[in-house]
Amino acid sequence: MSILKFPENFIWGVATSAYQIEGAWNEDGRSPSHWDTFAHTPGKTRNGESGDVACDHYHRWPEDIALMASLGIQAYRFSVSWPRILPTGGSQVNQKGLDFYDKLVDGLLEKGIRPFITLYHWELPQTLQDLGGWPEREVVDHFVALADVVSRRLGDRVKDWITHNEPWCTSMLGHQIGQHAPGWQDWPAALKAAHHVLLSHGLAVPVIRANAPQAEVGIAPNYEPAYPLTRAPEDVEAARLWDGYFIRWFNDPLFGLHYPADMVALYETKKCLPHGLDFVQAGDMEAIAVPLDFIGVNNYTRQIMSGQISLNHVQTAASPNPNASYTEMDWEVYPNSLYDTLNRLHFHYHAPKIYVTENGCSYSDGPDGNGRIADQRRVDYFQGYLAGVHQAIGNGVPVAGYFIWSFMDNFEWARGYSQRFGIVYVDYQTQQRLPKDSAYWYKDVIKHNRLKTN
Ligand code: IFM
Repeated sequence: MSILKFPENFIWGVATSAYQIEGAWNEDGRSPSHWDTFAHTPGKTRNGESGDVACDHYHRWPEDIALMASLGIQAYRFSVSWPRILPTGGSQVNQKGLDFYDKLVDGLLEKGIRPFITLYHWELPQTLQDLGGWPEREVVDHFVALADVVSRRLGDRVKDWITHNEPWCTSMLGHQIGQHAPGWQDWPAALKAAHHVLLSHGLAVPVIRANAPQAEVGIAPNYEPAYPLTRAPEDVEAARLWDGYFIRWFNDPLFGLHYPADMVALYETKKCLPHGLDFVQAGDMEAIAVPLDFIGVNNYTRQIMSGQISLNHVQTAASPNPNASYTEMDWEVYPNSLYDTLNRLHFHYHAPKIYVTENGCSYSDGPDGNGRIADQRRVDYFQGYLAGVHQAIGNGVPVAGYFIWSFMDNFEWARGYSQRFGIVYVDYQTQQRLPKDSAYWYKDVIKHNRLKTN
């Protein structure tokens, strides 16, 4: 057995998002978001499930943070629900909504848990969707207003801020693939949405810093690195294309490299950008490239790419790996995807500091007759990925913390409640929380700040 010690100030956390856990979808002045609309539309989510009740965290948060504290969790990454705070999107603040997060932050700090706030984890007020949503430049100003309102109120206590969760999902999964709200399949709209999400990030960062001078601000893209199936040129090319679509399109602008020229050319040829980058205005790219205090990494799996290149190949995974194990999301367990991503972010993009803001797996293990949840596969998954984090740190990559997705089972978007990512089991009938074996394993890791590997 070997012992992998983590740096002294390494932060061990858990993550959730508002719509996935809060419930109380129409309470205390919250207006519908585009996800409420989407989930309430027949056929959009598994069995028509929605976040209406979810884990009822809006009412049960004291119990939830007490449980976090009992596990020794040091940091909690959560998102704010935009329509709870600004029901019409822009200027009219709903005090009750803001009060909820104020109490949550105080509750966390009382327990010694460091709050990491994500401003946008996919809940656009429906009023803004009605204006056209993220493909409309107007939404950028509304997002900056949200950042202002929240950081003014909480910036005296919250030091860690994430503007957007997974811009690829907001833009491409929502507007090009159509699996998430608003459910469009429109390439040009998706690429405009991507630009406005990135721009809103860039313009919000200085606002947060002005309201909270001690703040560290970053963004949390998702990374599914592509590996070619073989060394054949067409496989290598397919991997390069996926990388351009999924990773470089978002990371290059964030790190001052503009949109990747090869992808711009391809998108123009394929009419995904029928008018080129006409939505990019003077100063936008500089704004997007505002220096970050940290980058968040959301990583779960990888893509193995092969075959001829067409735009459709950009959006579909190529080859399953017959030798690998898969989680219940059908995602390959591949610890090197995180290790490689961390190295790339530091050595290629020169990220100054990195948090793993999400890493986790869906397995549906439930309680046995004694109420024990033996989720050994989840423990094995974390062991593998965390060994990679440790190795990256050894290479000199400045990884400052790690957040498990997720603290508890919750609403997994289009897949409803069928997927369980939590280290805490939620019985959705009774709302009882039951820590799984992985929660006790994590408690031990945190307590000793180390990983034991075989
Ligand atoms: O549940 C999601 C989360 O909202 C964003 N990142 C991936 C998770 C698992 O799919």
